[in-house]
Amino acid sequence: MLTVYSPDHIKHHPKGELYAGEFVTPFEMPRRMDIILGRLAETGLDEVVAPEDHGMAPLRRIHENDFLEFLETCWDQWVAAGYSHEVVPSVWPARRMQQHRRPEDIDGKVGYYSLAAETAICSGTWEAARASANVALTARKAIAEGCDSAFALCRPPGHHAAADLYGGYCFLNNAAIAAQAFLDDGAQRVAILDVDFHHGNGTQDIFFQRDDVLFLSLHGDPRQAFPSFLGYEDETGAGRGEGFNGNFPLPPGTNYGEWGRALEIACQRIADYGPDAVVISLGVDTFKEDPISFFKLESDDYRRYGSLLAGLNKPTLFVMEGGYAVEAIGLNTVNVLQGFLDR
Ligand code: SP5
Ligand code: ZN
Repeated sequence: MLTVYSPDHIKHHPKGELYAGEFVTPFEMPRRMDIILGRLAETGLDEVVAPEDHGMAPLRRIHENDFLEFLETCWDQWVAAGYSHEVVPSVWPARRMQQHRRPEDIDGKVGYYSLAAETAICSGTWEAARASANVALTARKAIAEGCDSAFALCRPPGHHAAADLYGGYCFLNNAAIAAQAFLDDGAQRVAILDVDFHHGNGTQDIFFQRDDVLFLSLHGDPRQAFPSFLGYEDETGAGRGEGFNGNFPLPPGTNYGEWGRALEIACQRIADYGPDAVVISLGVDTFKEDPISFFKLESDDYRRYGSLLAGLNKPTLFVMEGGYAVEAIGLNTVNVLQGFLDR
């Protein structure tokens, strides 16, 4: 399986993440990529190529122009305001405030475009986010050109980012951008299966009213887990998208027995939908040792579900999302790919 990877992710290296009331070393750290690349090499899955630049057009298919301009210029505006630390939001349009007013000062803008405060922006964040989207688009193109599957080793991740929102370590929604590129390239239907521990709120929001993308997500119940305000079972889509969104919120302690049953239901829904391509939002923060999550998957389980995904028998694009048990992230991620290839 071809892997696409860009070292430019290193340009996004915030020093701090707001966690439990203090700034800690971010869980979403550059070293995650080193460990995954190391495991790919160890297992002979070492065909790794750099992304091509696909320009801004495929990003504009998913994200608002004003949001993209904000991400591109945010750091400079922050510095121009006289600030020298990383960009962290401090105010939001909360209930009964004017949600659609767009502030002009950078503090207001950061609040307008963010969904959480843990994700700091630094000088290279925009370049890293663009490279990450190019990784997804390049892997997507390899599939369009005939590969059965490809692995987009994206960093920063993407599934929490909506058309006009960043947060949850995400800036550009790599999986959504790739899914849209499949459609723009002639696909009729695309399914996105999000197996990251967290609900893919951004991807859901982007496609909620559409029937050309089926979005299914298995995740920690939002009653108990980030992103806290989306990912409930009753979110089934709207308008012509009704019935094309599916959430599987699962409780603390969920192991592979329970998680795998939800996955089988999701896979059956994908088979019934009959997509031309499948995009897997691949987060391995479902691991039992993940520091910020509460599922109990073991390393061998990743191989098992990789082969289940192969059973769909569709062109499959894997897009890297989360996973913060850093020393095990290579083993767990590559186990999914190996299980898929072994079948
Ligand atoms: C891509 C991805 O996996 N993003 C995850 C973002 C999670 N950010 C906030 C996490 C807050 C964690 N609170 C955990 C409490 C554990 N005791
Ligand atoms: Zn996650």
